Amino acid sequence: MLNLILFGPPGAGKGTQAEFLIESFGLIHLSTGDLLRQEIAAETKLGKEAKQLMDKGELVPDHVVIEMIKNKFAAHPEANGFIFDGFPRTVAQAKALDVLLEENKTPIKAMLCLEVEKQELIDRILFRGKTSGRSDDQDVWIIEKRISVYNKKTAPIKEYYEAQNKHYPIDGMGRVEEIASRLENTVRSL
Ligand code: B4P
Repeated sequence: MLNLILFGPPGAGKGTQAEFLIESFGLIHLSTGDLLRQEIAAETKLGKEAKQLMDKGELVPDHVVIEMIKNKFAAHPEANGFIFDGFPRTVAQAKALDVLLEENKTPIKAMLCLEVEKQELIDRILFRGKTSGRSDDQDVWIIEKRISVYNKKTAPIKEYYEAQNKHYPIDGMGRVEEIASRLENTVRSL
């Protein structure tokens, strides 16, 4: 099994690049952001609670996203591998993922970390906000908050994977196709 984490700040291109990796390597896509937006669209209790936090640029509690990932993981026993997009976002989530994967004897192969300058992140998200309908994409203050939550709570995970020799920084600036080929080359060299 090929299990990859696609990592990076909000707007780094995780969702965009996940599409290419799925196509190239036949992986199952697990995006906690997408799963949470499905809950919001279905107006579930979980979705209503998550929306309040997401609209402020805050993270949803660890136990909520860990449970979602466990359920989705269990639903695909036939998978060639998984691409974890936007998960883990805290060290607690990273540890829970390791436990889940150890139980299933299929560890993470690499954590691919997209590196993008802050102003580019803001420009990309605001541009997407013109058409995405996502309330967390509309307001510079909320976008800045998401980036600051990333720097404080999510970026430290890099050290967690560095300690396992699984952290691969990838230049996330430039054309989508160029970045896709950097990612693909890295995965092929693993
Ligand atoms: P996510 O859905 O993960 O949202 P995101 O960080 O904005 O990344 P996304 O994948 O959507 O965007 P991308 O970078 O591809 O999370 C949303 C919220 O959900 C979080 O703030 C949090 O509240 C909650 N959440 C999710 N997971 C959680 C977890 N594990 N724990 C707790 N809370 C959680 O692309 C951005 C834009 O850039 C797109 O419009 C794209 O077209 C564009 N783009 C991409 N690459 C480009 C390039 N090379 N050049 C120009 N534009 C590019």
